[in-house]
Amino acid sequence: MLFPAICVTLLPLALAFPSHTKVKYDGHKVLEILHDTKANFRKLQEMELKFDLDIWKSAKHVNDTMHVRVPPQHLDAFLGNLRDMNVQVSTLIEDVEELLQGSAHSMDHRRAIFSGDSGYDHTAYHGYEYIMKFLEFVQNDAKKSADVSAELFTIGQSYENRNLTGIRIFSTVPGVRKKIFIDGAIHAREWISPAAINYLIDKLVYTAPADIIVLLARYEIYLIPVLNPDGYEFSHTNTRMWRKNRNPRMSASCPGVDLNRNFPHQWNPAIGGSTNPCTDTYSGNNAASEPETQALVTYLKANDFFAYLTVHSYGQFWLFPWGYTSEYPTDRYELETAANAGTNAMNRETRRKWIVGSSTNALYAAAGGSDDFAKGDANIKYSYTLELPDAGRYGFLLPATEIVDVGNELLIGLIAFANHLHLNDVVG
Ligand code: 0X9
Ligand code: ZN
Repeated sequence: MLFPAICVTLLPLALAFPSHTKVKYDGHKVLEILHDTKANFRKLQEMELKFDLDIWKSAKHVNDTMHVRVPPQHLDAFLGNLRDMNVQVSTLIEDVEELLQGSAHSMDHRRAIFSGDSGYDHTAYHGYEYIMKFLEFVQNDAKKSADVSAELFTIGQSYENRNLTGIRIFSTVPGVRKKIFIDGAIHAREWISPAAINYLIDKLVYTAPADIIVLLARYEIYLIPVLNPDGYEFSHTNTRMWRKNRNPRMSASCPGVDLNRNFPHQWNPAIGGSTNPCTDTYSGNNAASEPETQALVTYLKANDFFAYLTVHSYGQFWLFPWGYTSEYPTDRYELETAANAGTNAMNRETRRKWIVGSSTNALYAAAGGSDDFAKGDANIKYSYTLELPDAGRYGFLLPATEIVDVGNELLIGLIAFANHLHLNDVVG
């Protein structure tokens, strides 16, 4: 049955698209900067506030690339500094606003094309309300299914009091199964994350190819598409490039905490985070200061999950802990081979190339991530961060036309990963 169009068309459109209040990005460029020395890396970091830079991808200390959005008013001065530092620069996105104006980014639900199995529109990015209605619809609709059940669960509320709701998908055949937990949109602007998770939900409930039947015979899957609903909504209605939550308590003029710097295991703003609320990687006043963090912490600790996948973008990385140190966990080999099973399947079936590694060694050091917490404190052995496509061509502004491909890719990866664990993990 189709997810009814009515809940979409009745949306008060004026409220859904207050375009007059939206932040514009005319003339903003995204640059790729290759820095070679630790000194240059430090200089680049120091320029963040001075030039109002938005770091799309940070870098390891030496010989790595950074992706940075630069506002037009600071472009010349910033480029001047880069020239003095002798670093290499190229342009990834000429004009961010031009890209945003493209129809591929529109979330105008009036243009929704209903297709697919639940009727969920996988050709556009959707707001929190739409996603919640989708989850409710799936829960009710699954009651008709002989094979699969779906049950909503709520782990808490956001700062602005939105429900942190997910859906548990499991086989109707009774049995004790391992539990896999998947969350999305910890970072508001990473729209492909909830979009791909909703694609998973759709396929898990409405299609029954052999590999999904086998997956659900072995595992229950818990999925929360939007863990940071306040930030996610704000990125739709006001500031497309918003990353954090919306908590204004620490600073009314610079609201928001980076939830992926706020988790308790080895929390440390000095490692890839910040003590300044005006930066995008503000770690919060203390570990688990945020309601969204607290909700996940309590839920993951109270339940017995076998694997934890937190879905972000971008970069095509399947990362395992740790993010707070370059040391590897003692069971590195098991974590790495399971991740390789996922990425090998994805690389085989798609045109993209995924990279496996520990967060610190493959990407950069950043403490306070949910993956480190899941492994370090909640005792979930197989804990990962997935950085969905692309590799930087569009970055956070991946066209909605890619949702189906990326969703499929995630499904392929999840199935191969789960299969691998079933065959290889002693208790899997
Ligand atoms: O920096 C992050 O939080 C993640 N990258 S993103 O571009 N989505 O912001 C990577 C997190 C990896 N895990 C840890 N550092 N713990
Ligand atoms: Zn992220």
